Amino acid sequence: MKAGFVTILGKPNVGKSTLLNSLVGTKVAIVSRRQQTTRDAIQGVLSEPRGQIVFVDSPGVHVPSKHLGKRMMQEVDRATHGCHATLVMTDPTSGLTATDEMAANLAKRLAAPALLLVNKVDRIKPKELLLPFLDRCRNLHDFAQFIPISALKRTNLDRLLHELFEILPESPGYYPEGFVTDQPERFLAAELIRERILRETHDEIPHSVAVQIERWDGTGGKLRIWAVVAVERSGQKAILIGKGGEKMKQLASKARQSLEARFDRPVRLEVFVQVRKNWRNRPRFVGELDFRKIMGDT
Ligand SMILES: Nc1nc2c(ncn2[C@@H]2O[C@H](COP(=O)(O)OP(=O)(O)OP(=O)(O)O)[C@@H](O)[C@H]2O)c(=O)[nH]1
Ligand SMILES: [Mg+2]
Repeated sequence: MKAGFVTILGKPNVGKSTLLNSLVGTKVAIVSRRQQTTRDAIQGVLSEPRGQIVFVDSPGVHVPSKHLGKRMMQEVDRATHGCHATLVMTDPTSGLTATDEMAANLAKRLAAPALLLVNKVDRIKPKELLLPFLDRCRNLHDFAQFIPISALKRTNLDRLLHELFEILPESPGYYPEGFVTDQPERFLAAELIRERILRETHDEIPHSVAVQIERWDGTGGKLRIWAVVAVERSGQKAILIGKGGEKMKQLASKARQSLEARFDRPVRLEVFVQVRKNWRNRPRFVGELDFRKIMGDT
């Protein structure tokens, strides 16, 4: 049996979390059209007859300006610790940029082999258009493999898994079978609520939103969750709540549906919106969002 850790790296929005979900076959990471959706290193575990791969999703590689961004880049670093291989993802629909180079440079620093993935190939027609892009990717690093994929349509993921199992060492699995992610349920719930907000808001709001679970009661037939949504300005709070509370009612109802689907039981969700001025630059608040600090979550 083979087993090991594989880190997914790349600039924001290339499809890292989509790939993680497709590989693991369960939704473990939230996905949105926005840049910098993922803020933490998140594990998703694939267990199958050939062995076990612990995929580690990471925040998009970027040059941070606020404390939150700096912490996200520390999470990228954390995601690479002890990995047996890295996947550097690129996106031909957005071209090759300096942040792709940053991601490749992170992989270069590591002893583990790196594979280059060209994602979103479902959007490139005809396929020959990929060739000049691939050529430019070759200049980034001496990658072990170049694999065109579609994380969304699951194209060529078999080949990716085949190559990974070739690289990984003989080893027993790291986690028991059935274990899919290292995140506590409370954190996953907060993320699913944040995903809903990212999908339904525009402009600056997505970046300014943080979600924390204040109370969690799984003792009855219904799972009861009290969530606090922090935004940075009172104008943002007004937008989230909407006229007569309509917008928040809609958001909470859709978030509740995602939670019910993920936790497979009825959910009662209460959401409170709070203004935490400039929270992205407040280390203490940003530190409180760390899911490794969320204990006793069941
Ligand atoms: N067409 C197409 N879209 C994709 C594919 N993979 C991801 N996307 C879309 O790209 C957007 C970003 O996907 P994410 O998985 O959130 O990207 P990410 O790299 O995790 O982004 P950050 O967490 O912000 O760094 C979403 O709208 C996805 O649906 C793909 O293979 N094909
Ligand atoms: Mg992501």
